[in-house]
Amino acid sequence: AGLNLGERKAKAEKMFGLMDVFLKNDAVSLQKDILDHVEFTVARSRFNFDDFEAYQALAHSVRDRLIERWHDTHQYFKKKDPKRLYFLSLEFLMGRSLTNSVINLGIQDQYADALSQLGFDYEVLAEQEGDAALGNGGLARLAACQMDSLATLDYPAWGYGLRYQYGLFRQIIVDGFQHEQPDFWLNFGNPWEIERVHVSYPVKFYGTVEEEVLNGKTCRVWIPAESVEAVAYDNPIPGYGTRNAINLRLWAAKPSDQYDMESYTTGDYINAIVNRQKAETISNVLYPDDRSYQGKELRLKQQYFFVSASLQDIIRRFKDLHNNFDEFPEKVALQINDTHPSIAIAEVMRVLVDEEHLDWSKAWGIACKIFSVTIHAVQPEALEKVPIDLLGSVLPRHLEIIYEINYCLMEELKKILGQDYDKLSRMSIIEEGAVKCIRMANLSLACCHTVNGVSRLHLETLKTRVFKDFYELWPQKFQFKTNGVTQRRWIVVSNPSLCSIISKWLGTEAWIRNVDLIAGLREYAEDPDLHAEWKNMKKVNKMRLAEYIETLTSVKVSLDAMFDVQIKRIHEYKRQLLNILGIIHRYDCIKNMDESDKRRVVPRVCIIGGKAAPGYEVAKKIIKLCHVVADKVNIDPDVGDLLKVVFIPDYNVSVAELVIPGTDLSQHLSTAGHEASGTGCMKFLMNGSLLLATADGSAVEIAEEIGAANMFLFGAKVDEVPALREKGTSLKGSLQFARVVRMVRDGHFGFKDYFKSLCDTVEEGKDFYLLGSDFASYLEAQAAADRAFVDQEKWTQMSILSTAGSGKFSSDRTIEEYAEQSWGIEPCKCPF
Ligand code: 6GP
Repeated sequence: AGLNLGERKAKAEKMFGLMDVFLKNDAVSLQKDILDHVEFTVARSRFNFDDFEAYQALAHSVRDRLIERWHDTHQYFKKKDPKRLYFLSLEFLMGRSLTNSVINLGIQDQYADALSQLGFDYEVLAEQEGDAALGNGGLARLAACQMDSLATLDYPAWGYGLRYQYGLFRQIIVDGFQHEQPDFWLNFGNPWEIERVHVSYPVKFYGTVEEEVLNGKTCRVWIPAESVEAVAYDNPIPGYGTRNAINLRLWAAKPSDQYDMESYTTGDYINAIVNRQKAETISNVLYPDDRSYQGKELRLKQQYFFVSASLQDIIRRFKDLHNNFDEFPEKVALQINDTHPSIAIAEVMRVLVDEEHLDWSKAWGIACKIFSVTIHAVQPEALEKVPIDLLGSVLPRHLEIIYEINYCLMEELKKILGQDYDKLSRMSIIEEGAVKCIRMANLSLACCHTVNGVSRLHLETLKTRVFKDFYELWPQKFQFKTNGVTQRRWIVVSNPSLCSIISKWLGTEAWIRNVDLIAGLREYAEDPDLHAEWKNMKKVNKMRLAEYIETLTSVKVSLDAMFDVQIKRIHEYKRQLLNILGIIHRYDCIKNMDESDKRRVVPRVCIIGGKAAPGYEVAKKIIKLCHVVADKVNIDPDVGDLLKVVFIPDYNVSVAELVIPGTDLSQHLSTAGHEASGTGCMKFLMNGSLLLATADGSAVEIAEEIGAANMFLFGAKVDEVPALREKGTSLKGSLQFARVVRMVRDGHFGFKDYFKSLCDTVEEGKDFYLLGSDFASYLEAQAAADRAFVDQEKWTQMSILSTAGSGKFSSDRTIEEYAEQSWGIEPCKCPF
């Protein structure tokens, strides 16, 4: 008692020195920790707890070990004060954490032993965990892979995002139709996060802007009308083979303490509390559309809420050690993940100018040095626009700042472009029109020092189409970093048999940190012993998948069949419809064969999975079509095991972990020029599934790595697309295509009226995604895949070469490129 802070610290350090420093990882220590958590955290008796409670206790014991490293890492970062990367993303699709954590901590075997001695099976407990699904699709899962790489490569990085109460909706299928249900992911607690009640910041909204004179200078001052508290929830992200564990800080909205005291004094106690509670809605729910946003107030509030809290946190950390904002760009890199967090640019300007009283031009100079952005789509509708009225009401001062930024931009552009008003209006941050809007992408482009695409081809599209004007003006800003995925999750966690094969044949586990080594497998691509192990691995994984399919859909599938998979968000540009029409064609062919022809058919299990945005009617019809085709095909005695069609409901990260290792052939069918990169294909590639793909996004680079002969490429190339669209021939171009569309139209699978509008989307002259013109080429690629599958040795060789050529597609490579070319950060490795 009575000690001051310094004395207390000294005392704690002395005590700490006397204790055994680290938690121990031998079986007995782990068991003790797990049982302690059963008793004291889960509060169950040590002799009476179920699998879920055992999972919770296990997770808490892992969390303790994460926290230990995470503390050390942050102490170390604080001591070294390196330039830090702050990764701002509205979405992170983390999936499960348990197995990833124990693998990255290097204590998986110890845990498995400890648990089996207690009578538990690690695998069974791991299955108890739900997914953290705080994101929609590719962009969000990429952010999760990149966090893993940032931690593993020892970069001093922080992730910042929103802690949604409800993640991405659960998809349930009723009579073949998608229904959405809320994802109550936090209902049973979340052991992977640490609530930081004392790390909280007020975030302000609405109100007015007034003029004030401060030290003889007139300033604009924002008088906000509402304040919401942002409370931090920290999620430790452990690196593999390092002590470093970085932080993913997610903000939750809580009512502010200073909230409208007046309503309490007026006696309206109940309503005052109810109103207070409304603040929490900001972080309630993730928007389920992954590329069309309607300028909704809540969405804007979510964006500003997490951006404002993150920037307050970042600036507080900077000010702990520095007092001159000139040093800010030496200590801070801010990455904007797609256009969603772009409001951060206006917020930085507001803080520097209004609160820190820097000159406008000095502040702008700083902002231009710290921000970089990555664009994840090609569709113009994915670039967010916010109506001026909305922005002006929610963030009045920010609107003024954006006008000012735009004024400076236009002045600068006029000097270069003269009177080219068309171009000026295209480049303006303000879009004139029926509804005047702020173009968030243009705001980012005006400020960021680097604008990244996510594959080489994607950068071309940005340069020549989406951001052509900006590229012509500032070519040096434009770069690309081909996406990558983490081999830790996508091989080590999800495909342990493949992981052991790779380590055995390479004679080292070093590829888990340095995946380039995986190319060493090429040497053994024809080795019969490796072939035997490889085929066995695939079979085991297919067995697991087959069991899963049977449990979910009651469809029994043959392990000898080719498992052919397309899993991803349902989108017209991703062309799941092409896949289904191809399946109908296959079905139609089988129906018209005699027995001897049938013997030559390569049996297939066609697996499709993915969610449709709740308001996306065409996508929902595609899901229904898949089901009606499955219903007919799967019970047709003429077909038997030659063809089975399966729709896997509620596709998410853990489902992907199960499906990908069991896949023989995976499909990536986007119309050329529409998939910015694609990352699913990389996960399949790593797992030795062969790719049937268009020359789109990263598939082009995959072909360069593994050789086009080792995959099945088809369809129009990017530069052929405009002419094909112009020509507008679809049904006439291919009789086969006309026939299968006709079958759907005529009600061969039922629901004739319902599918009419879906069929219309591929009709003559309307077939924007070119299903008709690519159909023949698609069928040829499918036939080539069938032929290859017949020769199992050849197939296995191609599969080995796919895995061996996947090294480039690790997020470790992507992150190293970002660190060097965009962020200017260096590793900062916490000593063991
Ligand atoms: C996706 C792109 O569609 C995909 O091609 C890419 O691989 C992925 O981002 C990661 O870069 N985009 C989205 O998920 C999205 O929401 C707005 O874009």
